[in-house]
Amino acid sequence: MASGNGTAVATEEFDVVVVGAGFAGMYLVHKLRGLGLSTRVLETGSDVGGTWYWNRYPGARCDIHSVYYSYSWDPELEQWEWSEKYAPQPEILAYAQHVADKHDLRRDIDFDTKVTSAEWDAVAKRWHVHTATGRHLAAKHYVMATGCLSVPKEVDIEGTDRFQGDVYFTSRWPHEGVDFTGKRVAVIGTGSSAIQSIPIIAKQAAQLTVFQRTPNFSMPANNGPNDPEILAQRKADPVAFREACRWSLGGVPMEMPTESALAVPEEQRLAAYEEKWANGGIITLNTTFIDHATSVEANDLLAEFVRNKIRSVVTDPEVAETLCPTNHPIGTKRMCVDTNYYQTYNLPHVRLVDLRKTPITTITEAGVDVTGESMTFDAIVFATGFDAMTGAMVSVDITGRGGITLKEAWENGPMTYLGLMAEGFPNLFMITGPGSPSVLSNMMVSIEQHVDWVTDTIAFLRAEGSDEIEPTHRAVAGWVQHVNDVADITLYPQANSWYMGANVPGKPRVFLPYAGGVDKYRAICDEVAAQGYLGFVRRGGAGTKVRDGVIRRVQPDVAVLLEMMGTMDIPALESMSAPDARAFGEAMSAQRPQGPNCGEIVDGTYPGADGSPLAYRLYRPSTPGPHPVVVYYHGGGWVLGSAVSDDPYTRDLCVRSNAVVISVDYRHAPEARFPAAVDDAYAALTWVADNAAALGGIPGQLVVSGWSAGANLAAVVSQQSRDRGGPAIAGQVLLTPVTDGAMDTASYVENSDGYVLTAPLMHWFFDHYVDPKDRLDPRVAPIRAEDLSGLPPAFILTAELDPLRDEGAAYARALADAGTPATHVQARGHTHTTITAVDVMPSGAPYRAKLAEAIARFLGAVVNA
Ligand code: FAD
Ligand code: N01
Repeated sequence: MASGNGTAVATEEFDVVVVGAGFAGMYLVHKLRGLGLSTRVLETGSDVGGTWYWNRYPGARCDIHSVYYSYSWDPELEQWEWSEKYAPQPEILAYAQHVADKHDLRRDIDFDTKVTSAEWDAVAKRWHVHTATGRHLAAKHYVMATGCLSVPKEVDIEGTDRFQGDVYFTSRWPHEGVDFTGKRVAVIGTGSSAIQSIPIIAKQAAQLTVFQRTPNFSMPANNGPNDPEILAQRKADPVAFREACRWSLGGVPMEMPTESALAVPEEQRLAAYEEKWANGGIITLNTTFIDHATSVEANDLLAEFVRNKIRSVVTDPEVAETLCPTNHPIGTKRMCVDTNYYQTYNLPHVRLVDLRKTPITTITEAGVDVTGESMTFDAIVFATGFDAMTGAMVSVDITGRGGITLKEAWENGPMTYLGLMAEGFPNLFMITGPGSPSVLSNMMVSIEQHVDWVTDTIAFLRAEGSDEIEPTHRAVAGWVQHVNDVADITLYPQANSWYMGANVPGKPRVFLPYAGGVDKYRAICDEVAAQGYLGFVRRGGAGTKVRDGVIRRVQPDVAVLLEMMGTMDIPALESMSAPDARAFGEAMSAQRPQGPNCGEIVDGTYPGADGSPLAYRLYRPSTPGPHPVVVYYHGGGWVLGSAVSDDPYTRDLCVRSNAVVISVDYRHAPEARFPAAVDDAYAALTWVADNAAALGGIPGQLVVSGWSAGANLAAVVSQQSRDRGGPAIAGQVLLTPVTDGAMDTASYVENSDGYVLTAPLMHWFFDHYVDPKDRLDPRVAPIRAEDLSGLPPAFILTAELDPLRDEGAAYARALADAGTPATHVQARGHTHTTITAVDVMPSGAPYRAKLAEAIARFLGAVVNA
């Protein structure tokens, strides 16, 4: 009999089918039972444990303290006494088996059962699941708990099947163990598995040769008895102990750094590294300072510290240098934790072969050939890694709605919503899927969070009578974008790592896990559910419910800033008097990083429109002059601000554009209302043009620029210079400009109160600056000018989350319609105030580069990267 999709009717029916009986699958059994659902778990291996069932190589152990790397869902399991900080594989497996026994989990698990295919039946609204043993099961919900590191990478070395000796894979180690006594052994690979096993294999083998293609950073485990302080914390309050893990960055509680590695004296920095080194533990070393993951310079300080550790241990300097990683920032590949790894290379019977110098040409019947040498071995150990994150998912032939396969859908990289579900695959859940923190975290915490979310969702769907749930296209695209945005402000994409899919030939190069942190991710998942499953469509008896949307539009670093500001109880500027608001702005400015150094900074005055002196600050590039000139007008709603308020940004602009930047002051409202600022802005322009040579500029090579109200002035003086016959302006570069006084665009409504520059604050600025009757005067609202032709070419940058977004975009369109060349770029996920936050907002850097490029383009000058 055929189902709606032509699929034969299943012989076994369940509410839920789960694939995989590692820690994820095991917890699922417990939770789904609790919901009263019939569940069948299918597992290729012959027992529970997953990773810890398969990876039995000598030295295998966890790299997160076992007291953290353990379940939190059964309080009685807190009685389990881990023998040491990092428990060995047999103990972790025994723990898994103990949990299976205690909760009688095995009765819902079928072992020695590999799932080969699954297809969605859109009519019956069920998944049909097929196994290598010919079984056919059907279920409403299908959960892939197949692990991130469960499918070994296929060996891609020629001649591998010719070898006549013994072949072992660390990821599929024989259950009975291996005795290498008296043997000549080759180990291929120097990832975590190799680094853990090499010292132990070296103890047995007569000869050990390690084939290294890429050296890795490894730090000593300093394994030993559990930390009594941590044990005491667990004992005192086990609930708080686990809760702290859940709301931490990586699933392990720790103090977060506040200082930059570049900001502390060398002695203090090295002392901090030494302390972390002595404690062991990869997460804590990487978070000694705030910027190891984001700044190449900061990262290299830590990398060099570790390289020096390697040099101090390995006695042969050439071997030591070969072991020193130099081709990737530290932490961008999974760091390793070892016991006597580097010391092993001091043993006389251990040899390191550098495959970068002498690559493997082939594996032979007798051993391994590298360029210029044949080597003979009794055994080869492949420690060559996994097809990580996506391998197990796509190795099952999964067909979703409309006949699309998961493999096809992920051809250019995995597309998921929250790493939990994929569009076109209703009711298919993944545990620790790509796009979730997964391998960047204590996986036990991430597994539990996913299982809780999935089972809560299934319970919710049943309660409301929905048969189906599936993420929307927009939600998936938005999440993938967010995952990439987070990765892009880190150094992760710079490494050829398995995080990037780079270890498997032909695999798309995308960053697979979510680097935003376990805590932030948990909050996002909670928020999705609390917002009525934002980003999902639910279908069923109760009708179709669509909650389309994107859960995180804000750039990740912008989100951090907003979050921080949210906790600071900052008073609204519009609740203050103008002098108080100015004082507040100055106090905030004093706390920022200063921005890059340019060649020279000179303060001076120029004659304002009424003849009284007004301040300017001039930034000169370090390159030989004279330079073209940018007349820059600061932001601040015509009420606040000065050259100082925009100082880091104008420094950055000077360095990037290689132009003299003159940040000119103008009179402020309410003391000097419209048109005082406009008149001063024009006076500044003419004064700079007249004095360009004396200021170190090239006469006639001049661009106007500004931010916000300053960009408004730049736009206005561009019109005035056309109408008054000069000075000549080569271009106008406007950052989030005010171009209209109507304050009625969609972006005003959308971003009315979210992001620092609010609609009420804009009203406050306008009220101080200009009478309502004058707000559509083109000197306030340049978009209202009768003629927009013949103006200097414009580059306009707007921010997505800014009330001024739409009027900036509209001005660019209006200029272009009138024949004035105009380019518009919108900064995705940015607010009115974040693009100028130099050294604080890495995601703003590409936009600052675009602004500088525009200046340089208008001036025909050279741009600094
Ligand atoms: P797994 O344990 O991988 O279980 C998945 C199961 O699914 C496997 O048993 C597999 O056989 C089964 N399966 C897959 N496909 C199919 C199929 N088609 N049909 C049937 N069954 C299938 N993480 C940490 O947080 N800390 C650590 O210290 C740590 N150490 C690690 C050490 C090693 C050597 C490795 C390889 C990984 C380590 N990890 C560590 C990551 C580890 O994978 C996770 O912590 C966790 O064990 C994963 O559990 P899981 O249930 O999600 O997946
Ligand atoms: O795998 P890997 P792993 N010729 O991919 C080399 C977790 N884990 O099993 O880098 C020559 O890291 C490859 O070289 P290169 C942990 O998350 C944790 O060791 O591609 N060499 C690399 O050196 C870890 O990250 C622990 O140039 C080849 C090695 O093989 C993840 O599992 C312990 C090659 C593979 O390293 C995977 O670790 C173990 C070729 N053709 C695992 N192909 C703990 O400590 C590959 N290599 C908790």
